[in-house]
Amino acid sequence: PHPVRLADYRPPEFLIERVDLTFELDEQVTTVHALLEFSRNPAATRGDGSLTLDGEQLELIELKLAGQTLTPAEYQLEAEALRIHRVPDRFQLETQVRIHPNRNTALEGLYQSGPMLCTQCEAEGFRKITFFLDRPDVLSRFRTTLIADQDRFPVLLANGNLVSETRLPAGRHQVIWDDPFPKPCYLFALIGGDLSVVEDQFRTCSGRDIGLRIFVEPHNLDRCGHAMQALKKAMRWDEERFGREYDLDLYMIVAVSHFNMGAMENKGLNVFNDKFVLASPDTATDEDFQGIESVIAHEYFHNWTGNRITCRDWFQLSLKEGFTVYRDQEFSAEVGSRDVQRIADARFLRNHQFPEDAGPMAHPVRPDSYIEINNFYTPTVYNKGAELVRMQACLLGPELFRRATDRYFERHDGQAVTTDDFVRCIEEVSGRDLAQFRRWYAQAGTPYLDIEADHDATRHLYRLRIRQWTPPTPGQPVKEPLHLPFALGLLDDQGRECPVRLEGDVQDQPAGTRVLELRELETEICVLGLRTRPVPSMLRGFSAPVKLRYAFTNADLIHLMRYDRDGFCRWDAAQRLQERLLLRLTQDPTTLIPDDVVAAFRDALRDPATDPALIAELLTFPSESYLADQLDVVDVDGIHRAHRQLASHLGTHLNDDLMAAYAHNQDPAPTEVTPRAIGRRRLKNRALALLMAVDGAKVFNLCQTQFETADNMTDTLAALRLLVDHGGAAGDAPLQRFYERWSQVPLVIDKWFSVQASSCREGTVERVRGLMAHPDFSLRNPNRVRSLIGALCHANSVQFHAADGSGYRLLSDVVLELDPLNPQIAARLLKPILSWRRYDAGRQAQMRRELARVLETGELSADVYEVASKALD
Ligand code: HT7
Ligand code: ZN
Repeated sequence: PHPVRLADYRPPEFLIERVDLTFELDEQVTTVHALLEFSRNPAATRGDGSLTLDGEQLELIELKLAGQTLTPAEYQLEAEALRIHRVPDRFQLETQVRIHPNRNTALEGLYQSGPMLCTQCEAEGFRKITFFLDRPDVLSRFRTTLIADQDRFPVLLANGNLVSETRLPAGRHQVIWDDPFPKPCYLFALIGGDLSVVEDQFRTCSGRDIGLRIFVEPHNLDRCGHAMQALKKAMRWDEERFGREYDLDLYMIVAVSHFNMGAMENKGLNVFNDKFVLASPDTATDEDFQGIESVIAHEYFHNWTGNRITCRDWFQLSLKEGFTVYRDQEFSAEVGSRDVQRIADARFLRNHQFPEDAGPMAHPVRPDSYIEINNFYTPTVYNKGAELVRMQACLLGPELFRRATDRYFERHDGQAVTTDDFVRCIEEVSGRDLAQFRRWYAQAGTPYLDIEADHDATRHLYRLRIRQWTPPTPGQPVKEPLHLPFALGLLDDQGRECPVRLEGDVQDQPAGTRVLELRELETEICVLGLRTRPVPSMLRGFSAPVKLRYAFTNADLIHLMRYDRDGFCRWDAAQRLQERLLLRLTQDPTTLIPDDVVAAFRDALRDPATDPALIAELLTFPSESYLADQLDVVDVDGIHRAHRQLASHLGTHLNDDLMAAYAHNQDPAPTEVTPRAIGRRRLKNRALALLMAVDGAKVFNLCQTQFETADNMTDTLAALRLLVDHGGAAGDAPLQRFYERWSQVPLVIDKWFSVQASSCREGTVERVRGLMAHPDFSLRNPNRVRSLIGALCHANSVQFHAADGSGYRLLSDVVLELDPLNPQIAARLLKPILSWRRYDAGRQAQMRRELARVLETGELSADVYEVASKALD
């Protein structure tokens, strides 16, 4: 397969003003009739007079140009294109094709999900529905006619407004939808099924009433309440925070059980993985509830950042995804806790994006080439992209940033634009030159900030020397310095904030955070008026997505953990203390765990002023995979042992406080999902986990009782995980009970698979192999694949990297079996093996062997080929 390059972008030679589609829907054979109005694009250079349309796996039945059937000599049909040799400047093209939804296991285009028919067109799925210019810079008005059997498909949905519903002979019916907003074809959607609906209304800021509808299979009707509330919250928030009002009269969401990603923002008709819609306290964890709120908001926010203003080409994907993630993060921060949200953002970046940026698939936020675009829906494009938006918001401050986004929405409404267009609006409104900042979009890799400090007690001067440095990444051996906001606070020995007063300041500085800007390879910051050496609180709020290195003493970190007002820095200090200890324990299990560190965690547990959710974060160790990333040669077993050792040490030495936290946070309202209740459950279950790390019948009984008596899934699952991890054979009975209780609820059975696959119990790989033969397992359902294979390979370092290579073999077996069915999911599964270079020689050889075995297969998809070949490059 050949790479596509940003440098080769050319505007489309033709535009398609109107699209009139008629579907005769059937699971086995659907016919698609398309009437397309083409006109030459005045902004493009003239080609050779021909027209090339994208089309894959389409059976062509009819082809007419200006009402005349074309003869085979007038066109050429290829595997992925239809070329018409000569076309005029304006013309109508009519095509009819046949497609087969029930054979579509890739879940791209029109496919069957259980009893439903549904579509997924982003990024390039529309070409599997009909011949088209399948690129985001061709915006058309769509009218969609759906014809189907009334009994099997009583509900027929498409984008926009309902035009008519008509009964047809032979038990069929026809429904027509019209979308008044021009859109790229990746936002097209249709649904057919026997669905039930939950309805509500939203009155917009200008007084328009919008109908809100969530469609689900009838047995799921009672689990849509949380999603509906989240939608209404998101709609109000977007009006208030970004001045964005909804535009159609109807907003529809459909939950489907087979979906490659989380959800899809199709205009007026979002299609969701049911995991991000359905919830009740007995079946969904707090994490699920929070996921639903943020994904519902994310897709809703796309209506402006993605739909009204879309991407010129797929290299600009972060224009919509980075900005929309920033928006959903801000929403979650404002409806929940800003500190806890920011910690979650930072943890996600460190666990997922930093490793990507340091591996063979590293790419800039705006990539400059790809083989398969589906491989670029990545933490870099989404989450690092959101950080770039956040840094710009930080540099401008809230008022100017709002003016800049207003300008962006006003200027580019109805257009397909670039990340550069976005930055230009920021520049114009602020009067700043962001030429250097733009490098963040083009340069891959995570920058390091290496920091040194000294204090001159006689001159009351405190100096920070900051050196920035970005390691080379594939194809980018040399890196340029970046422009970034560096939010700095200084704490005195009592934990009070000092003013950050710099040479040349004309005004007195208040005590607190000061945002400085770094541009050079080396920067010296000289703070005046400090009699005693302060403790620096750096990168407050995680002001830039960088790795900060500074020789903090344990005492510095304990001080920050105890006194910092910035929640991120408090958490970061706790992480650094734990990381330091865990890495030492990895090397030497006899390392002493200092009492003052244990005391700092005790103080955190006892602190009545701190949000329980933040205390839980302070007590949650850096993940095993994050620790692995800090080592030159990963010691899989050493890291796991260190994790257990530290947990057991805290469990022993903080026993009374953990017991007290557990008892105190036994929730009085176990089915409430407010941020407060969620935070308390989080702390309670973290306390239980630390206590369970110490062998003892008392706590084991406590855990068993929690499992048996809990009436919410958060507590049930937390207890089940611990029983399975620590209980040996004693974990089997609870697993069996859990299965029997929930065997009819697929999203809960996903959890049953995932608890077993992510367990650190010996023999997990073999058990996962066994579970692949379980009647409830299917490679055709991405949620199932993620919950079993994904959980083992992505969330269970110690078992996946088992020294005998069995985890790697299982992964390559699954990838090879899955690739012909669903290449997107197969390619995503390969990610944990990308870092093979960082392991010992034995594991390296095993991982390489499995990658080579995958690559040797003749008929590999572009998706898997790209990932596997770059891994071995
Ligand atoms: N914009 C959506 C992306 C998406 C997607 C991409 C490739 C293949 C399948 C997909 N399903 C959804 C999701 C989002 O970011 O909101
Ligand atoms: Zn998105």
